[in-house]
Amino acid sequence: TNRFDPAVADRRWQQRWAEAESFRADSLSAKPRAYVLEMFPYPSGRIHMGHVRNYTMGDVLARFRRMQGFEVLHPMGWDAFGMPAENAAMEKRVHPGAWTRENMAAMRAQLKSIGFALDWSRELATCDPEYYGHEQALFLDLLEAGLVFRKESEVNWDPVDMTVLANEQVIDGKGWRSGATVERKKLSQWFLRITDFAEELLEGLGTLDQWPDKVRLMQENWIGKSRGLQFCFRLVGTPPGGTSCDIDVFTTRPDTIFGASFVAISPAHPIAEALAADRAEVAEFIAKARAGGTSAAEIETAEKIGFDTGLEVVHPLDPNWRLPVWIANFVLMDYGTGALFGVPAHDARDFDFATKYHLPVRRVVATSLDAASAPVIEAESGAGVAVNSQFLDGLTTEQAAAEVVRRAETAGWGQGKTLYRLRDWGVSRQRYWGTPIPVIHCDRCGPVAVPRDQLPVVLPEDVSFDVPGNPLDRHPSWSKVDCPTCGAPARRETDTLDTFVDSSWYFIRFASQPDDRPFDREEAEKWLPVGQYIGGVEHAILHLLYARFWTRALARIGKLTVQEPFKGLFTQGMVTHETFQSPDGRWLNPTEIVVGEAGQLVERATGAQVNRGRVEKMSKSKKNTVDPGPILDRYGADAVRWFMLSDSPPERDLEWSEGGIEGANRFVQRVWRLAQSPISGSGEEPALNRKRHRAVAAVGDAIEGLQFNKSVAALYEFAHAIEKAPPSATRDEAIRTLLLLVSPAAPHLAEEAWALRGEQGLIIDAEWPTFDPAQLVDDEVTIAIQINGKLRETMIAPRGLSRDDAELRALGLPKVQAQLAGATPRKVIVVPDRLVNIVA
Ligand code: ANZ
Ligand code: ZN
Repeated sequence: TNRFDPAVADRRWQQRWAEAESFRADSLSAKPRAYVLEMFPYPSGRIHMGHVRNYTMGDVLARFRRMQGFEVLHPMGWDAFGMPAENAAMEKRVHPGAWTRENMAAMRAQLKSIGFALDWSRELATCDPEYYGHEQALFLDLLEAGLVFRKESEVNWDPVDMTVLANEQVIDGKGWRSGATVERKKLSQWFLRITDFAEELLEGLGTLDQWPDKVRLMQENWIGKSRGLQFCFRLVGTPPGGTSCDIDVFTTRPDTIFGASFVAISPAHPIAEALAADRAEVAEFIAKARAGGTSAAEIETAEKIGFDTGLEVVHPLDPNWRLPVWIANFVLMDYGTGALFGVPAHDARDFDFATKYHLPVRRVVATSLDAASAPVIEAESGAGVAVNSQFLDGLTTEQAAAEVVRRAETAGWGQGKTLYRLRDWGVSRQRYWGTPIPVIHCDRCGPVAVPRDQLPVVLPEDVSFDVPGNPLDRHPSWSKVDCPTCGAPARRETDTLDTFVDSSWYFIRFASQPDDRPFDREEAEKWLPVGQYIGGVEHAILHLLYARFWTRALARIGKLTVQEPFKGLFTQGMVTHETFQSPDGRWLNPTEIVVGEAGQLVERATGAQVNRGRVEKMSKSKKNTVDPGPILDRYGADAVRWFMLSDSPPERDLEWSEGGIEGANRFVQRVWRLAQSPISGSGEEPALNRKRHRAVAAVGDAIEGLQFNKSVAALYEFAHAIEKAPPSATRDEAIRTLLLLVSPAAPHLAEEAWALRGEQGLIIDAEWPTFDPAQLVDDEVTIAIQINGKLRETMIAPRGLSRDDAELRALGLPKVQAQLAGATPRKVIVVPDRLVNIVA
């Protein structure tokens, strides 16, 4: 027997599949359809192990579905716009387009070398005008439908580099390059009206029963539906007949209204801004409160600071009760009304704030009426009964809240209100490497859509990255155009779209790609929704929510009828690897480490002792990555694919290990050895036959449930059974079945072995084997035979054998007769199907 040689086999079968166009999806096919999709990669340079694991899972499913008789769509493309390309341009002086395309070529070749069953004829890259031009058309469709609008909003501004920063470029409130304290600056930007869809996006989650619960929960929290009360505080000193509402607040806890001890407004609140215009110390405070990034996380973690304005408001339920008005940095201007009333006893932020500024802490919720005067040691935000709250006393939190809303509505000072935490999606990016927003700004006409016949608006090639900021702004001619409406000199929009827009519809374009429009509805809907989407849980919120929104927006304007883009979602675990660190905390790659004289690990360069770190997600920063390239060269595609599926459940992390890949490689060789068994042609082996049926059932169930590690385990067991069985026609059939069952995971090996055994055609064109349910029940059992309590023998017997028959058979066994040496047993105890104990 010889060894399986992937260096020859891998390329041979990849070529054969390509020639036969085996993985080309036919939109006109009459077969049932399956759309299998993995989140498309960002072309960062090379394929990493995480990609290999993700795409292997999708590939197994796609191949399985194809063999089951489905017409399969399994496409691949590139999420090709984004900042790393611009960073490379700044650092390496290479054009972002050139850098991106080179990476795509390298990664495409790598993906092909792993033998993924992809329809490369549908490959797309979001940085191609053939893609983003259609995106511009869709943007204009949404603009016409009123789902796109323009609004002033705050961005992170780096005052040294004079550039807008993305949230991830703000580190601890400082610009990532300049190190300067980031400021917030107002810019006019484009927004998509995702808040219009808040309720349907929330309700739609209920239909996604093939999504992980945790992802649905994360989206639910992100949408953040809150029911509460909105009401007005009047400022003390407002003349009667003046404005009826001075400070509008929103609360989710109207039941705590008698526990209020202050009102807080956002630094961006109009009242704060008005005060700042007159008083320098207010302006100073606001500037301080606004330092740092704009992200919610930055605001949450920043130290709480406040400024007492000296203004006072009147409590809505007690005209003699006055509350001070503070400006506080933790109040967001774009949530609710940008103002709140603080209840220190029952809200953690308010408690911190009150402690710092010596404001009263008043208990208004307790476990019972008796506990009304219990001291408040920390904020108690849970429900209970109302106390110290006049007419609310004794009501539960829920009842008290409803009662306050009722009174407010009856008396007219407030009304019940539902809020969503979800904000409209700001899509303007002050960057070059993205989809140009197809709008022209005219002094007379305002923003005007680029006429459709002038799409795509193509990015200019001649740009420079030697200074910070957006090269489109600096380009001498690109933005200078005439207004399409009035003909006056006007200016092209120089912002580009958030790359999440690109990934919000690529799965539709995969399904249908006419030249003259983004997609053909009928053709796209032959495939949509995606049956199984597979990707990282890091996309649980933004990408998956934006794609759901975009799909619903297209449905609302009549471009689609599907409402949800992804029927099934699977989020796979990460690939991890051990880490090493020098005593001074530098991460070390295994190649930088040698074994010292005492067997300890030392750093090659310094001779210093090396500490073993934890097993962590492979990352460049921790220097614990394993490049798939050399591993593929050494072991071939199938061993790598097999290992990716083997050791862990797919939703868990998989630890890369030398032992794991070696084990996978050994299995590949075992199957190859079995494939070389001579064909016997005759003889039945009922037990092996049953095992074959069981393997077919188990592997099919496991792949169907995306439990790839279980399919691997079932195949190990089946291969072992075949190895132990004597030659027979049943064994020939078992080997044939084994090849079919391993083929989704190890397709090159399977094709090679299929041909070797004289089978006709490609194994990928063969049918997935079926099983007979009657063969799945195990009708034989192994019974232990004991003599005086000691195990002496075992026997195989039909299940359900009677006590008498079991005793008879046991006593007839040669070993038992020898032991008894003619003596009659005193007693025989039978446990049916398990045990016969002979007392001699
Ligand atoms: C009084 C109160 C008492 C509150 C209490 C909470 C607990 P969610 O649940 O996320 O919707 N709030 C209102 N507007 C805000 C803003 N613009 N920025 C920051 N916080 C704001 O949060 C609603 C609660 O957050 C509101 O209910 C308000 O504080 C605060 F025991 O009002 B609450
Ligand atoms: Zn004009």
